[in-house]
Parts: sequence; structure tokens; C-alpha cells
Amino acid sequence: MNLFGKKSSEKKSSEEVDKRPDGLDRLPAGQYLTKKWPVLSYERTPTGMPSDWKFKVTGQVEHPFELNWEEFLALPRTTMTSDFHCVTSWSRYDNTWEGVHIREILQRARPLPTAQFVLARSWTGYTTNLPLQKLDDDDVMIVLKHDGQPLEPDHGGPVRLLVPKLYAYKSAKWLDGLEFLEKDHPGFWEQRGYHNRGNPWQEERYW
Ligand SMILES: Nc1nc2c(c(=O)[nH]1)N[C@H]1C(S)=C(S)[C@@H](COP(=O)(O)O)O[C@H]1N2
Ligand SMILES: [Mo]
Repeated sequence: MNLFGKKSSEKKSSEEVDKRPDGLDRLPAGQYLTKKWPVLSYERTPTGMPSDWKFKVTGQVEHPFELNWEEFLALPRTTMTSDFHCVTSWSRYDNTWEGVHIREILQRARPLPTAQFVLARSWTGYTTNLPLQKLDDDDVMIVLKHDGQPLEPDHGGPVRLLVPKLYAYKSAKWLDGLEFLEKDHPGFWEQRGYHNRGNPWQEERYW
């Protein structure tokens, strides 16, 4: 027992974990923790997906493809827990996400060597860009559920991107496509002052 009545061997609760496996601080500099999940959208929450919604994989890939909603829902699912960091300074720990792992998409698409960047698109017109190398990561997925519930419309439901290691503006809500590009193409917020890379552990917030 230590002074706080805890055995030093006692397992820390998840919130007490303050380092990531790679040694970086779990809470990036300048962030504060919230238990609530704020909504941050430029556009008004759409009333539903377009009836002709398709998930479109285009650009520098060997195998461009489109999936309708039924086909998208038939893709293999995965569940992962990760933290979410907004550039406006709030972070929310331990979100459990269910959806389609990005590698399910990448395996089907087979990006060409010329594919260096990706532009994620929302059916609302929102876009966000990132290097393919940042998209092709173990914790990146296309999300359908959050903490066991279907993703709420305000949070991008029924389908959004999730890139936990970058500020959340890279996690496009109301997703309808990924375009693989040779050259970088700044997305919606990246053209309007948000940092092009958006790494929270480098505090790449604004330009
Ligand atoms: N389509 C769309 N996606 C978006 C945004 C947006 O305005 N439109 N905002 C981004 C920003 S800045 C953040 S912090 C997160 C917020 O996700 P949340 O509203 O589910 O918390 O969504 C990102 N994805
Ligand atoms: Mo954000």
C-alpha cells in the first residue's frame, strides 16, 4: 500500500495512463480532457445520406471501386478504442469505435506507387487531406458506431472517417469517398487556417 491506499501493483485505470506505448504524453500539449463529446461542424448536419450514396475510391489506385450502402455494410467489421483530439483543445479519451478498418479498403484499392496523399470527401462538400502514410495506420477506420451505439448524425452518422493520431478535422464526417493523389491538395479547413499536417503531438494547429 502507498499513501493513497493503493497497492503499487494495482492496475491503473485507463484514464490514469499518461503515456502512449510510443512514450509520448497521452494528452498532447495544450489539450484539456472532456467527458462530453462536443459537436464541431462547419456545415449543418445533413438530414440523412443521399439516396444514391456510394463510397467512392478513386484516383491513383490499381482498383478504383464504388460500394453502395448495403455493400459497405457487408464489409468486415472491427472494434477499437482510441482517444480523440480536437484542434480547438478538447480531447476525449477511450472512445470505442466500430466500423471498417482502413486496410480493408486499402487492400481492395491497392494504391499505386504514385499515390502519396489522400483527400477524404463528405457528401456535404467537406474535404480533408492527409499523407497516405498517415491513413495507412493500425488505428484508422471508417466508423459506424461509437460506444456501442450507431454514430449520431451530428457526429457524422451514419459513416465517418477516424484518424486518431491527427487532430479531428482529419476525421471527415458524412464520408462518401477517398481520392488517392500524387500531390497534396489542402482540404476545407486546411485552406482556411488549420495546419496542413495536424499532428497533436507537434501542436500543428494553425498556420
Ligand atoms: N464533414 C465534416 N467533417 C468534420 C468537420 C466538419 O466541419 N465537417 N469538422 C471536423 C472537426 S474540426 C472536428 S473537431 C471533428 C469533430 O467531430 P465531432 O463533431 O463528432 O466531435 O469533425 C471533423 N470532421
Ligand atoms: Mo476540430
